[in-house]
Amino acid sequence: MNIEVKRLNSRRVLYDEKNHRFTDEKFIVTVNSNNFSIECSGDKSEFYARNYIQRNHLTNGEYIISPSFKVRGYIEGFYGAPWEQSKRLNMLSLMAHYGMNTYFYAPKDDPYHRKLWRELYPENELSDLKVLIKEAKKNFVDFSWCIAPGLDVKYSSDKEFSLLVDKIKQLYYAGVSSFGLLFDDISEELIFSEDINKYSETVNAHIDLVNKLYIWLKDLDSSIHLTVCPTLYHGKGNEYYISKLGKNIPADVSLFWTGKDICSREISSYEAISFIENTNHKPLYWDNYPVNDMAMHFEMHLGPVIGRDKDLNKYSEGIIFNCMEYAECSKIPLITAADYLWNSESYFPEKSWKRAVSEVIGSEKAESFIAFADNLRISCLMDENAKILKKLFFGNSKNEEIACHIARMYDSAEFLKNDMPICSELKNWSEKYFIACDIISLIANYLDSRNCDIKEQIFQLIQKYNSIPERLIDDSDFLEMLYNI
Ligand code: LTM
Repeated sequence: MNIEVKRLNSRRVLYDEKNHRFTDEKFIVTVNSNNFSIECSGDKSEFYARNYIQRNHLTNGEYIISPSFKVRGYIEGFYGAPWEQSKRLNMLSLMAHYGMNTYFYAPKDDPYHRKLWRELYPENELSDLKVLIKEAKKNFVDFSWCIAPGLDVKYSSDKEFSLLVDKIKQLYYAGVSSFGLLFDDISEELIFSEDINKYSETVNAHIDLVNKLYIWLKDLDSSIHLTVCPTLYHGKGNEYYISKLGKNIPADVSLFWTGKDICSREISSYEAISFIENTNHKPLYWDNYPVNDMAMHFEMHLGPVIGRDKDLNKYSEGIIFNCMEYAECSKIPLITAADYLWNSESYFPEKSWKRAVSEVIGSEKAESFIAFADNLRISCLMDENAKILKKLFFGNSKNEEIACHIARMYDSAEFLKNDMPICSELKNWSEKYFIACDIISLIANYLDSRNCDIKEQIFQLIQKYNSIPERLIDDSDFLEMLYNI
């Protein structure tokens, strides 16, 4: 393959006609047999163009490409064990390859991010962060380091403010130029009498701290960017706290918002417009998918991103997807998220999902893995699970088709026993799945033979299956399969 690169400084590569904005991410690829020409404005757009050529089977023609969303990213913002360094590095380059440009570092259980926010990072942790920051730069990913002082900060104290900026300075000198100030999951009331006397309500304390920090950061370096996560981070966007906060902080401070709910099934442009009207800010969505912490910890969110409006890019700064503590598993939904962010109009969840599974599992085992992953779709995005199985059992399928799928299920069960990192992360779910394979196989057997002993075996297995709390195919689905034919 022959790739010629032309650097231009003109409208053709600098202006995104669809979204009406200047950009350093646009590129044009022209294909003629095995000859590729790239027109772009700089290193970043060349990087995207090369990845684009690698990812797609392009036929002859001209491709004028610029991503739909300005900010496209993911956040390590979950409760649970933070990712290991190697997983973080690996994720950064993979997500950049799929066109993401932002990573927020905010693991709730990194003590130096939240509980011990006043303390500087020790040498080892800092040097890991430096490696990460460098890798992000290499991959054209904006690394945003977040601090969450809200559990016990005294907003009115100058000493506390200087501890906060000392910590930020440590990260700035390590190479960070985007920062996040997070007030999520803290008391809605002020806790210190000095704060109550000075501010009377929490939102006033937050406005003061954001503005003070903003001025301090701009003084340090005018190119620094600040993002804020409010304490009330979901709803309609017209509530007192969020409207007041938004209207009283600088317009170029990004404001996180999770949508209607903490974990929003749908995120619409209509809601985004209402948020803008009330806060004077385009929302930067903190999308709580695929995260599966807290009450969701028995679910494994492997399904594709769905339910986000196709034109949401016009009414938001972008979307940052919150991940699971299971980094390998997160890759599958995150690749679909990256596809949506890159080209929301032509995003087809199932197509993107199959490609994501192939990328993470390998193309050889992708099809059988889907027989397993299809049973891990339940999440805030949808209630329906086991679509393939239900279609097979409730859709007049031939016995051979059912047999063929059962063989695929056992094949995926074998695959899950290997020692790839993703298989270790899936261990609790796959143990339950092994039982599911036997149940389904026995149901097929029973439907053929109507042998009552088999039925008894099925009931016993379902009991064993139900004793495992992880969520997979529901027992009611098994029973429906058993009786519906
Ligand atoms: O969503 C936000 C802004 N904060 C927390 C996240 O840290 C957490 O991972 C998710 C999901 O449980 N919910 C939150 O409220």
